[in-house]
Amino acid sequence: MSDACLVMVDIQNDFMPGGALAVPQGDAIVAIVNRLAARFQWVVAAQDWHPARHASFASSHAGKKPFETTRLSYGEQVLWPDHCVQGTEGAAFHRDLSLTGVQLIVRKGYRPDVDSYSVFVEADRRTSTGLAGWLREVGIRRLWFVGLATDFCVLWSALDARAAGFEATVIEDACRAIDLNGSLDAAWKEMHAAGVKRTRSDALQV
Ligand code: VGL
Ligand code: ZN
Repeated sequence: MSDACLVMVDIQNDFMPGGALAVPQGDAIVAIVNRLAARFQWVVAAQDWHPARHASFASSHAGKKPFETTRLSYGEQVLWPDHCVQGTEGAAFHRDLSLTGVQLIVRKGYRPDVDSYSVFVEADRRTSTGLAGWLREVGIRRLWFVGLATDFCVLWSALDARAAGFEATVIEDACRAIDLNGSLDAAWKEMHAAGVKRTRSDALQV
């Protein structure tokens, strides 16, 4: 098997136009991701998977509105509309996303008090999802990231991939951003500084 893996991040209904936490043009990536997936032997999919009343939901905090912040035990947390609640249609993958070639689905954000943008390490920055170990066990060393949102779950996942010693590349036209207070620009700068590479699907060399 190859040592290259495509990581699909949170390509779920609630992040699509009309969804609970809609990412502008989130649906425009689906066809691109499907074409990319066909070129990789290894494909992993991340799935945001929150219990109802999750600590990252504004509705769980009296007087708070979505996109405000609060302090949780592990630090500052952006508060979101209720989204990707376990077992709901909003938490399901986009219906046109091809999951045929996916070997592993990693669910995250399922602990009531801890969020997880990253598919590697939860927001307490201590609890591992186990993904790095799995990737090493099967011999994967190089990761390509696609999905939603560029400036949250893709960002944190790509940074943690580097921290865990993997090569990491973000395929920019196969991602879309939330872009909260300049977060997209900041995300690209942080990823660049961490050695995350940036490419486009038409320039992809695996
Ligand atoms: C995400 C905010 C909250 C993401 C998930 O997938 O980028 N953003 N939960
Ligand atoms: Zn979430």
